Amino acid sequence: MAALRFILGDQLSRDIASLSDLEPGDVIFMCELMSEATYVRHHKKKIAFILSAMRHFAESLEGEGIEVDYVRLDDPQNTGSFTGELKRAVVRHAPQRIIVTHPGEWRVLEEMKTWESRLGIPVEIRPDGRFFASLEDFRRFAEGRKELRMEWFYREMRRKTGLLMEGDKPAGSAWNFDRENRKSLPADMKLPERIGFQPDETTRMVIELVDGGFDGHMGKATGMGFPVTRDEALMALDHFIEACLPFFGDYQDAMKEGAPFLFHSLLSAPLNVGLLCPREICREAEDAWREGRAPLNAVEGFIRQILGWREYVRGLYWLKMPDYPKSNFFGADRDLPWFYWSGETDMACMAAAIGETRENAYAHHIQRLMLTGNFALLAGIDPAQVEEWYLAVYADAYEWVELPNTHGMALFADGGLMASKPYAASANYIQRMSDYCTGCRYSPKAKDMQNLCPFNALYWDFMARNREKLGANPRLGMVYRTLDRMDKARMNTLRKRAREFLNSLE
Ligand code: FAD
Ligand code: DLZ
Ligand code: SF4
Repeated sequence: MAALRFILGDQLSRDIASLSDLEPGDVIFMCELMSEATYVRHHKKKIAFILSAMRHFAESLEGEGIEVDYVRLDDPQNTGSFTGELKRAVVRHAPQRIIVTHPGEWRVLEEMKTWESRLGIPVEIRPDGRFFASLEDFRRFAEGRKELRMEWFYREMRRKTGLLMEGDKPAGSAWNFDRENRKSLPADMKLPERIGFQPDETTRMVIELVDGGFDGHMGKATGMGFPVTRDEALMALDHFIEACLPFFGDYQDAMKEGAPFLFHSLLSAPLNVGLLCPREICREAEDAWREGRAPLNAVEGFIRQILGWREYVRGLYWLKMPDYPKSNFFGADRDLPWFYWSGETDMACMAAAIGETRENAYAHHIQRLMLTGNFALLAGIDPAQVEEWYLAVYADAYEWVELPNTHGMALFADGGLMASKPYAASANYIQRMSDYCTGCRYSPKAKDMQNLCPFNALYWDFMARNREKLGANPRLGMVYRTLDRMDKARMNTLRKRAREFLNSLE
């Protein structure tokens, strides 16, 4: 047999590099692995989504007449690891070479690099061509810069791809329409219906398998409605472009009780496993603007997430690994509170974000950044524990995208490599951007400390205790001027309340 082509669970694309020169006689290899499902306690809907998408991808390749060697999770011979399963496949097929695509996680790349010597056959690791920027492109961008900022990278990417460009100028004469994209949601705003995909026989079997095991993992597999085939993913994309994209910009930062999805695309899970390609998503969004179906502030805001942030965090991850997660700028060391797993807290905003995460293996960006992320930042929670949580609970989470977002953007644990200031916010922000506070046992304006929103006490305590590290940051000048004007006794009471609250979590 000529080549064994190994496809990982997040490489489910017909255009993946390892399939580009497929020849008759080659075998495609895929395996479901206990190690991958449990190295963090992934949400059950995430495991079910990935296994179902893997099985459907294998079926579609077989439909083309391609030979696929597919090992299932419940196969009694399954050794449970990439290397173990590859070894067995080599014995079965005696290939002349193995071809794989660069993985999304450092630990897997390290494992892959051992295969050639352990298996005694050539192993070719091909660059993952699903991104706009290669790892080399990003290294070039980063070279010689004192500071890395997404905005500069994004402009380069706009020029390189021609997306939303008019000649050498940005469409609408501005690179960024963020100022228009911070509206709070009117109470009577009608939200679009979302499409969930009904499970077929393959998905039903996977759901049963996952719900029958994985004790201690968050949530339930039952109800998993992510698209699991290319056709379903394309339907989800079309639905987003028609029903949600026109409002995406205006309400990008909004949050609402009982509305987990708002106008977000819900495309990250199918995109990250390869069922969609970032180029087609951005082109479809741009077409919607050019054809007058969506306004520029919405389309630019959306494209920036994919062409800008998504590419930027991937570049940063591979540039800085393996040292990136080792920094801990604030020396944060508190344990992750149990309510991050149970959702049991009387803070209405946190209960909503975590409850919806438990239910859907999804929370939108502002919930991840300004609720669960912001709380962990203010409370000084150990970055490693927070990172493990984000990697486990979201269906779209792989270390290349989760780690920079958590370690850098949400926790500022890298000391400012990823963001120019911490995304720290008090209850004022949450009250302005959501309706959570109306139904909460706490109040942002309460006079007595027991009823005052914990975010307020935690916010001022965070700013005061990190003054040495943050005081010189020009973007926080106003915060520290306000802090200096605050009554000292009030400040002491707030800090005492923050300590009491944090102790009560232990
Ligand atoms: P939309 O709001 O519709 O955005 C469109 C697309 O843009 C997304 O599908 C996604 O592909 C991309 N995108 C948007 N923001 C980012 C970003 N900051 N980084 C990378 N891509 C982005 N995203 C993941 O895909 N996987 C993760 O593990 C992940 N972990 C995160 C952890 C934290 C602490 C934070 C603050 C953000 C994280 N994000 C992660 C980014 C973002 O929250 C999700 O991509 C988004 O919520 C997915 O929902 P959506 O598809 O509806 O996104
Ligand atoms: C996340 C995941 C899970 C839960 N299961 C599998 C699996 O059974 N087989 C597989 O090939 N991949 C799985 N994955 C995705 C891998 O964890 C992912 O490919 C690596 O983390 C590299 O990004
Ligand atoms: Fe969240 Fe505080 Fe508002 Fe309650 S009062 S919902 S804890 S911000």
